[in-house]
Amino acid sequence: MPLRPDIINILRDEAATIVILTGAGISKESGLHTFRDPDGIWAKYDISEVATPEAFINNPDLVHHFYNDRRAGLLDPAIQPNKAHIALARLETKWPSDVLLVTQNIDDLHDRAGSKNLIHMHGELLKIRCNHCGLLTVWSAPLGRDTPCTSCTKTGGLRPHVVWFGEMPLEMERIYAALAKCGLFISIGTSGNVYPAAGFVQIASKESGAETVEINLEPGSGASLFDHSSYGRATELVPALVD
Ligand code: BJW
Repeated sequence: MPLRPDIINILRDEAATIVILTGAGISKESGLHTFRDPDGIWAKYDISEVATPEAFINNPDLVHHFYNDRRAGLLDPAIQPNKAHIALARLETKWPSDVLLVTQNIDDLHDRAGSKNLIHMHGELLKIRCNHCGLLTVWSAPLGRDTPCTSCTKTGGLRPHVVWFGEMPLEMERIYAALAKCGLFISIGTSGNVYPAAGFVQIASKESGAETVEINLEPGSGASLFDHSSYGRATELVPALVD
């Protein structure tokens, strides 16, 4: 189902700033797994065992194994940005007003597609940081509990630079400021189950009176909160929206 013409008109209103939220569904057609679909990551792993600070304390080997595996998957040459990532990067260059892309994804497919005004609110798979000294660095080799930090040389502190349950997502002030003044909010490929991202649609709608659009394979948990929706594959719907 194509988007309604009034959405296309909003996109042509050059004064409107746009905030776009993406989730795992946008990277699905690049070959990466989503989380909550039947073949998703949480069907194979227990969230509480790999994606919480407590899991890292109790079983760092399992947590490192989980993220080492996902890094190997992401770095497979077959995994490339798809038409939806590329269309969003193009929107940023051609839209005269601000476009802020906020992704929940820790993959680097938006970066590789060329998006610049981009926030990884749940962190980045290809970065690591040290719990001892705070060093944030680019990942270079599989991590284990005995891997020493190159800065403070201590072991046991290096962890994936990702946001686990119970941890504060990144750059929230910048995101809330953009939501409070945007004319259009678009959510793409997210099930709307994880907060605070799941609440962005209400903030955009209430605080700035933005038009809101959900693009997803199926209605997400917050589907009724959106003004407009379009259901299908991101690689078809996103290029159709922005080109
Ligand atoms: C397609 C498609 C195709 C498929 N085309 N579409 C308020 C109420 C209740 C609870 C809370 C609340 N506020 C906070 C919480 C707690 C918690 C939370 O939300 N819990 C809920 C589960 C209830 N939130 C947090 O803990 C967050 N922190 C926080 O709030 O801090 C504040 C604070 C801190 C301390 C003290 C006090 C306050 C942190 C959340 C961290 C999320 N982390 C994860 C994993 C880490 C990164 C990683 O390993 O990758 O992030 S969980 C996982 O879910 C991952 C994702 O980014 C996130 C969202 O998933 P996403 O992207 O929506 O994926 P799916 O699989 O769910 O959906 C994919 C969709 O795509 C599906 O709908 C498909 O249909 C669709 N699709 N193919 C288009 N081709």
